[in-house]
Amino acid sequence: MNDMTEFQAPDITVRKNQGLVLAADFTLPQPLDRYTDEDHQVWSQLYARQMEVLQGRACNEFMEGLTRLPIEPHRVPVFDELNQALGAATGWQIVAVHGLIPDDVFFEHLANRRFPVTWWLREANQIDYLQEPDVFHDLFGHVPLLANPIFADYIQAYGVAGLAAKSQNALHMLARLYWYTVEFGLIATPDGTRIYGAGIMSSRTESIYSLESDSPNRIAFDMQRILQTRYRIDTFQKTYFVIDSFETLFAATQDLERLSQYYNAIRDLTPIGAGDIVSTDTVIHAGNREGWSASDDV
Ligand code: HBI
Ligand code: FE
Repeated sequence: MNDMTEFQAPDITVRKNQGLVLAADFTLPQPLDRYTDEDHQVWSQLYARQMEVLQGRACNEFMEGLTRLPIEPHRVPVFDELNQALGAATGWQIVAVHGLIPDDVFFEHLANRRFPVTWWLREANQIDYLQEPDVFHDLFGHVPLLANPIFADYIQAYGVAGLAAKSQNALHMLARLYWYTVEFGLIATPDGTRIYGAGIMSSRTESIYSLESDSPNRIAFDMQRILQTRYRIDTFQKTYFVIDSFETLFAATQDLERLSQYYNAIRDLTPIGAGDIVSTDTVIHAGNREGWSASDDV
């Protein structure tokens, strides 16, 4: 009896982009004619499910962005329409891409207030998990916060820092900042800890786990510590970092001189394991480590 993996379609990114032509900056016009009724149905299902689980869990700034931008519940959004509202809000534009693009091209887009959004959507049999980003993760997860002026400044500062990090051979360190903030960040608010990271925002189960499970560590944001910390790309996070404000994140990322000092200070140190706690940490919650193994951190 062959299990389903034997019939797993070829890499979905390749399959979805068959016949499409990418520009030199890896962008393409959003192929609106390629969305099927199933795509819009899957979008509707994902949207409804996340809206239910994010009540009381997503930060207010995310919810404000989601309602301010034309991100409809029942159809994959039209990027050109969304760009009118997003441009008016913070000068950002989203650009359609085929999937993950090279780091330096990605940073170049961010530094110029262009956010790359994968145009295709996962299929019904992948509704719970997809390794690579699709339009639901990129657009629903990342784009609403780009309507927030401070967060919008942060993402552009990240892009600028990325272009500078390349020449300092520090991309692997800076990628950890993206991972532990833009993808899996939590924020302290007067109402309690809330989600702002897109990797959590677009995942039903991790939206609950990140805030309510006893298993992961929750540690106060510390730039140098994050730049030294490895992460996992295939399971829930072992550690979440909690910022006190988007202003803090922006200020820490805009200071390129300080970032270079951190790169040099930690470059030859042993990276910190994804589940480790170190003496300088401000520990908000020390996770229980049942069943963890350090070996599979990246
Ligand atoms: N490409 N389309 C896309 N989306 C991403 O989020 C992305 C990427 N390329 C590289 C990348 N992210 C990370 O390595 C960043 O840390 C650079
Ligand atoms: Fe992402």
